[in-house]
Amino acid sequence: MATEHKILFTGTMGAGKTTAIAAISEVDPLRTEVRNTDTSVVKATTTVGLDYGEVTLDNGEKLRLYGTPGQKRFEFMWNILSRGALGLVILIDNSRPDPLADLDVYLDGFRELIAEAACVVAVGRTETHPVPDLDAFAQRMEAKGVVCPVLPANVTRRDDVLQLLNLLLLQLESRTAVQP
Ligand SMILES: Nc1nc2c(ncn2[C@@H]2O[C@H](COP(=O)(O)OP(=O)(O)OP(=O)(O)O)[C@@H](O)[C@H]2O)c(=O)[nH]1
Ligand SMILES: [Mg+2]
Repeated sequence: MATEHKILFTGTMGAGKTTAIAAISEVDPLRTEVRNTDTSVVKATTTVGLDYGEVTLDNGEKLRLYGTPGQKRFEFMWNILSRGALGLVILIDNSRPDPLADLDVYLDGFRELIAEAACVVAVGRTETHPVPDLDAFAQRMEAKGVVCPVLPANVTRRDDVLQLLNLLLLQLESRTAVQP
């Protein structure tokens, strides 16, 4: 029987949550975009509620995809959107001033979800901003006792986003495999 999973995308403003969901959703994505008045990020619109999309994988598994808003003032949405999620994708924008500090914010903010769900860290804009490298992110997670795969991803590419989801599902499968 086909199964369904809720997957949550998070990350800083402009990291690409809305873009990632739009890249793979097979339904017209639900967006809550408004005109962006935050001049620190050059972008026409920003998400003020959530993003939502759906995708069915080749194996028949249906994923319900949710995206958080990136702006700090919407942090209260994190717990609401975390409920029932089985996987978390943390999108890092490597062109920001301190991407490792950004990672810390999401590792801390989603600590409970990460402890019980699968997670993956996707580093974007690595072509133009290769530093910090993937090792630096892995070390940062290790320092916090978190084990998540970290890989480069350009969320404008459908295949990159699908790869992130497959990594999450692999973690979920290996967990169920060891349960009695
Ligand atoms: N070249 C390049 N562009 C990227 C990459 N990742 C994201 N982008 C671009 O960055 C922008 C991200 O915008 P959104 O998808 O609105 O970002 P968001 O995370 O939903 O932002 P908020 O809702 O405002 O928090 C888009 O224009 C993407 O095309 C990347 O790895 N490479
Ligand atoms: Mg958005």
